[in-house]
Amino acid sequence: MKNRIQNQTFLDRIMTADDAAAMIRNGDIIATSGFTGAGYPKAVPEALAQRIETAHAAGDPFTVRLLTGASTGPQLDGALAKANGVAFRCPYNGDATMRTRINEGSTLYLDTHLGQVAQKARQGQFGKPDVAIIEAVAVSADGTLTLSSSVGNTPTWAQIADKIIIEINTWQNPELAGIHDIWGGIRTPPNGQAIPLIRPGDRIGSGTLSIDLDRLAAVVMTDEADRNAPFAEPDGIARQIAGHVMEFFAHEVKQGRLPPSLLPLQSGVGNIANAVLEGLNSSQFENLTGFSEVIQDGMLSMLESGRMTVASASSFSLSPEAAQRINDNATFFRQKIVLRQQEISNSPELIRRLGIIAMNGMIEADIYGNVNSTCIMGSRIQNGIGGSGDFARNAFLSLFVTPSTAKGGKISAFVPMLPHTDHILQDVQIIVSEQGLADLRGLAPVERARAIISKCAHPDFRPQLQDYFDQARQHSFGQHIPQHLPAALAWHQRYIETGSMTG
Ligand code: 0RQ
Repeated sequence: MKNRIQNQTFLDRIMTADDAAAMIRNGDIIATSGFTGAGYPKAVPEALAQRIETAHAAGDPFTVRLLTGASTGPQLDGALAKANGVAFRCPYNGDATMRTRINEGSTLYLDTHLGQVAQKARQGQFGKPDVAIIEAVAVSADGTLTLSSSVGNTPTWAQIADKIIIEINTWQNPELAGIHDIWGGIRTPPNGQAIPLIRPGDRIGSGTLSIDLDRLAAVVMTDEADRNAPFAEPDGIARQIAGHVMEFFAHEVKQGRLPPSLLPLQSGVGNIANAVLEGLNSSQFENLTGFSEVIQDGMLSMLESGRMTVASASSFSLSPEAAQRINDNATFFRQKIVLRQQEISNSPELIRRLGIIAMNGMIEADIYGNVNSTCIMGSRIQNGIGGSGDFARNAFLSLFVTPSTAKGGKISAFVPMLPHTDHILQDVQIIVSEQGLADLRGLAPVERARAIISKCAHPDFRPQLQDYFDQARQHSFGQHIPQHLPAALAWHQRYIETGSMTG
């Protein structure tokens, strides 16, 4: 224990997870580390879930309001959702049990841009956190923390929470020390400062986090891996999408619009986004860089092969096998990877200035290229907007990738009108499905519609979409973005009623 915790105040506060969880009360706001299933606390949330279940069994009310970096894991979101112990949650969630709680209406969910959460929290928009629960891998003699496999919103939670509980996870390799970069220059407007980051790999802050020892309430030892789901092996559709993206990049380089090493890459969550990265790893492009919020298996492989020289993010989102690779080779990866607070990894200013190529998954797009990333049939949350808005709006190139159909061909990913919009057409430059790539740059809405229908839609749905577009042009109130309102959402209603969008 002593080689992980070198500070006496920390040693004095060591206790069991049950004792730490006993400090949390009904109605508390708890703010945790963790981002895309990495670096989240495990033992205290599980112990808290147990307390909540016991309270509910006795007929007593017990819920908390939960703030995180992004998605966590089954020991946190999963356990608390199973106990029905979360009244409110923000931001991005990927846990299936929590998703069910949100969609049944037991948990209120505020889905907001990941890059903005910390600033909103400092403003007090979510209330003042009672307890921060933070996973770290080690504490030095002066009491500074080496964080775990994500940075997320941790610096802000440590700054504003009344009490701080630290989990020291001995599963994580302490050689991660040096991978983190926590910038201390964030100030409240009007005193904001320019972020002094010029290249994706620049280190501009501190490798460790200092916390106020007077607020340190508990230290709990754990020894557990982050529990991430493995990625699916890229299938034919994912490979076709990756192929279209590679061809597009090659064309842009040939035209002189992109340098041969492209521009810093952001890649979203999901199997397709990961497949595009795998495609890049066997492409002709070299000396690539990453400036993203998550590092997934595909980016890790590129760092290992040398195709990517450096990657900046806030967190990992890895298969268990890839997480083990990081743990086994922490000294290699800490030279190639910088983990930052999400306010920096997702900073609109940096994304614009560095000229990021953003590639994100989506649920569906309308024929004009507005994108829905979050809400199935307009009302049921899938995950959340995550950082896709931070990146898509500010990117040099903003790509969205998707199979052209979902649910075994019963749903078209391209529809007349969206029942929910996350990314407006101004933020969507290129859409790619296995059918092809629609380059929408410089096109007016009706030109975008022609490109999306002919290039991206599945042939089974293309005539239906063309019919809608023709009808819309005939009946529309205006011709800028033609719509036939009585028919616009009929596809979604048909799916809800019959289980298929086909007419
Ligand atoms: O549901 O598992 O019940 O079958 O949506 O779909 O095909 O597995 O896609 O893993 O690539 O995720 C948009 C969710 C895509 C993701 C989304 C159903 C489908 C399946 C998942 P089932 P797939 P992917 C950086 C950027 C927002 C956050 C983001 C996402 C499930 O990319 O969360 O970009 N993006 N962050 O069946 C009905 C459709 C559907 C559909 C798919 N049109 N209609 N259901 N599905 N399309 C990272 C972070 O921000 C942290």
